Amino acid sequence: MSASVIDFVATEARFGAHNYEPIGVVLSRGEGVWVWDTEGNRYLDCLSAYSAVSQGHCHPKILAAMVEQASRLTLTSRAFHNDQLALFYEEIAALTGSHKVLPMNSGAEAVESAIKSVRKWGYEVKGVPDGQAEIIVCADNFHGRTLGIVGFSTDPETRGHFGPFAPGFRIIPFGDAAALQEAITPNTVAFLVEPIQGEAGVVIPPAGYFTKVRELCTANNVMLVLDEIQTGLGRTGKLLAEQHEGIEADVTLLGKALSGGFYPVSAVLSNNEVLGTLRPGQHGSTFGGNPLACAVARAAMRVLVEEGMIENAARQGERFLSGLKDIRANTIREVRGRGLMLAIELQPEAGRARRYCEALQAKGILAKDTHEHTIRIAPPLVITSDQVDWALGRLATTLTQDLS
Ligand code: IF1
Repeated sequence: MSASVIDFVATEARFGAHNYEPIGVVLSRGEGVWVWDTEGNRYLDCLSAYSAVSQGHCHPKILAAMVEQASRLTLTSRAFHNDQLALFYEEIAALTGSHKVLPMNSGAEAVESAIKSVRKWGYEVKGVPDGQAEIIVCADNFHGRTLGIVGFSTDPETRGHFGPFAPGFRIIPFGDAAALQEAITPNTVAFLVEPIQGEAGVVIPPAGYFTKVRELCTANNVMLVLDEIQTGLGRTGKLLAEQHEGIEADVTLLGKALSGGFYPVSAVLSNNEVLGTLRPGQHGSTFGGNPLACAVARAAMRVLVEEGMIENAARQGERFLSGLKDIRANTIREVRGRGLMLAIELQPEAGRARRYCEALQAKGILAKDTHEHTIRIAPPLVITSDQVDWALGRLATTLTQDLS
């Protein structure tokens, strides 16, 4: 390691809260699927900033939109109108078929905003007695880091010593429609769930699960809130992961790739009923819906569609998954994925996934471990067949090593 690398890492460690344990690479440039470190080494990015840079690093058209808007008008607050917000609404509604949009910044804020909105809907439309609203969530969920959200996490690391937490949430197993049926009461206002659980290790529910979930929610007047912050905008090979089961959520949450990684932009999308309950003064955000965010998001959505990234994610995802399945290595327990949201689960005796991620780094691939034994693979959606094959070759060599 050069002196400058040691300096960046040591300085971060010295001044920063130690809430992360990054892999020892200091990145300074990105373009498409590639990133470069401060020493000029090139890596294939197989994390894509947790799926936020789906459009590829520094996409030139999003960059141009950002620079143009930043030089004209960045922030007005919602006390005034701006000439980007209406266009953002129109375009995201056309893309997703939603009727109402609530713009926020981070993913967690979108989740919090959805929780507030479905509770309000529960009291004012469904007729739940005040203060009694219940929201059903799944075990091993990941919806963000705010207090409201970590209060219904089942991961001790995520929630430990951050309480006391707010009541009003019930936890059921993921992928179990019968458990949902049993948990619903007259006071249930919503079921909040990820189409594919990301942090849990890319857990794909059984086929037919969401069809049954949709039926149960409709039958019981419960809002189905899909957190598509990670799965949305092409990541799984469809615009929204809900399309794999041909269902429609009542409330859809988007974030991450909504800006192509340039800027925090998130949104709550819903039918008229849920977001329709919010009145002036009841919810908001200084930065939510600002012209810079809107201009960036508009460009990010446009290139996703115009450049065929969703179809490419489906095609390259299949190629990647079948290539992973062909790797014969004792270290592998299972490979799974949908589109370009992939995971390699290692045998427990193969050693920590982190060791394999470090070995991959040495071969020019950046990937991230999750939960001890799982390597997550989520490259930008612009990856080509040659690049997939290149990555598969390196993965095969790395996974046939014993790093336990
Ligand atoms: C971190 C994981 C990914 C999310 C879903 C909401 C949010 C996220 C489904 C909140 C965020 C992140 C945050 C990141 C790690 C990460 C993650 F490992 F935890 F699961 F992507 F794979 N809903 N996911 O996945 O969005 O407020 O962060 O914008 O470092 O905490 P946010």
